[in-house]
Amino acid sequence: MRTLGLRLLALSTLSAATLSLTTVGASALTPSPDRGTTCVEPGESAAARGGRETDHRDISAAEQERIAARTQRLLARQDTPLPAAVAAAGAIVPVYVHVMAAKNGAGDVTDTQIAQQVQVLNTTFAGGESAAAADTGFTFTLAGTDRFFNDTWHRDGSSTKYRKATRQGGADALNIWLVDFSYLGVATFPWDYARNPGIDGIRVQYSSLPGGTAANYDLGETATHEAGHWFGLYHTFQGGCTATNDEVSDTAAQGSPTNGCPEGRDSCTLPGLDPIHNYMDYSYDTCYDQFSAGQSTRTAQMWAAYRA
Ligand SMILES: [Ca+2]
Ligand SMILES: [Ca+2]
Ligand SMILES: [Zn+2]
Repeated sequence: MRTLGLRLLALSTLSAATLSLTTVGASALTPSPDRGTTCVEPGESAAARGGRETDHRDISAAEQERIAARTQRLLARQDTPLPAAVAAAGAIVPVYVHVMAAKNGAGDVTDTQIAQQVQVLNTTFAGGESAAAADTGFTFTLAGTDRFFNDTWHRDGSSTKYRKATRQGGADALNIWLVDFSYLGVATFPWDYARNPGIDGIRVQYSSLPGGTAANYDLGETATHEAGHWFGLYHTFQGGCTATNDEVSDTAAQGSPTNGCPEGRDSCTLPGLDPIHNYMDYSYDTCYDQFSAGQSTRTAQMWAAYRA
């Protein structure tokens, strides 16, 4: 609810046409004409981090099953690298940051902020924020920064076009486009790379970078969350309160997203309290402090299957 002002402000400045471009190949995500005024309901925690829509394309339970089966087939076919070997070796991920600023300079984040953002990725994926956090073995190195001053791109308009025009590197390169839109972030999944490599990466609200102005979301951990999707992690509330849930056994199943940092929250009758400190929930940046060991294993498997 404390994010309401920010979200409403952002939403009210965006057209439905712009919003329709913020998701990838998701026919379910069609803009509704009233979203500018009624998108964010008080108390609806889902509004906090991803906006009303999810921050990645919708994945049904049936598709989730198909993706899991495909991943297992791919891993079974591979001689190397084994997921454990990937994690142990600590793959280095080149990061390309694309600053999509407005003509008047809005969104033109500093090189220092970008360096700090990469540092946040390194800290969070190394488990540096909690004794309970897993070290995923992935590290990040800034491979390039480019800057554009284009009002349409700044607002995430023509996102397919601008991503295809600016994306760099292969499947293992994390491209981050910094924009101003109704989301904190939007991500593509690794299993979609082969089908549509030109748009692979994450789009992140520029004000969520360290030193930014996105209240409660200004420590750079939106990029951590979106990168989590990019590595193949689901939300901890994926599929709701079900045994399948996020396909990660050591993150307690969650019935709904978290907003803020409510200690002891339990939105699902299945065992365990909600993993509110997990980067793949919707909690505040100050609440986030961990990926789990199971998520770490999953990122290594997804890397081996789709990005290595
Ligand atoms: Ca789980
Ligand atoms: Ca529970
Ligand atoms: Zn997400």
